[in-house]
Amino acid sequence: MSKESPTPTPPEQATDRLFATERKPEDFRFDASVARVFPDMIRRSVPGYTTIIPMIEVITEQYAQPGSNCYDLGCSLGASTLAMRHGIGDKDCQLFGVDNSAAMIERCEHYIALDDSSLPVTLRCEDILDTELSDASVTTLNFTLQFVPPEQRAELLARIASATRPGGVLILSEKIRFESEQEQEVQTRLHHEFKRANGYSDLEISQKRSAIEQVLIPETLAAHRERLLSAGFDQVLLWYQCFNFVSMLAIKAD
Ligand code: GEK
Repeated sequence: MSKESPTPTPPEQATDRLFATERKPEDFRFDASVARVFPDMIRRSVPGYTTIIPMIEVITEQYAQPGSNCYDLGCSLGASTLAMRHGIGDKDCQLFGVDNSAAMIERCEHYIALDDSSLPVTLRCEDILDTELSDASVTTLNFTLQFVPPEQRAELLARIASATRPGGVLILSEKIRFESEQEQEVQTRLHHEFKRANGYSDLEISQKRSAIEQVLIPETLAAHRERLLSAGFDQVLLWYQCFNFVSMLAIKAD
């Protein structure tokens, strides 16, 4: 961020009420109304999100290599970007945040300017399927791959793997589905209970579910593992799970 830009006003921490009243069904989009309530929405909707973010800092600290590039793909308002920024510390990496929602990128700039690290962050308002990737040590897809059409996921992961240095990693967090219908039913119910405990009504939960199910396509853990290995990563480990939300670490051998 440029040092000359005026001090931004802090983005408001608005409460997510987007699905609180009856609305006509339409697909979910990352527009200005979503960007405005996003921190509240993701914290109350994704079990484990508030644990995963600080762990992205810990993982980045372990794997960021001096002089390399680090990417946060689908950065939204930059929560994971900032975690990476602090994990990189003074390792002299180039950090990129990429998101194709202009509303997200605009607000992300404010959050980055408010943060106390001096490591420059380059924000790109681009499709992660087209964005240039090279010489990477740490790449993060924190709940983003799930929004990429399934048939385009393998190519994206192969591109990330081939842009990753030996010893580098991909942090991949996703909502998953389970092979067993019984487990799918129990874990989904527990996720909905988590949302209820966070103040969402039954109407909000069901309307959000209908809006998102065409755009957020979850896959099984086995499908993720297999595809990450075929993409060119050498080891895939699960480091976090809460209900149907997981985070994996895909490692490229030294
Ligand atoms: C966080 N990582 O706070 N190209 C670029 N951006 C995309 C694409 C695409 N093809 N598809 C979706 N997005 C963040 C949270 S949110 C997760 C990530 C959620 C972007 C989309 O605009 C949105 O900002 C983000 O991916 C997904 O750690 O909302 O559940």
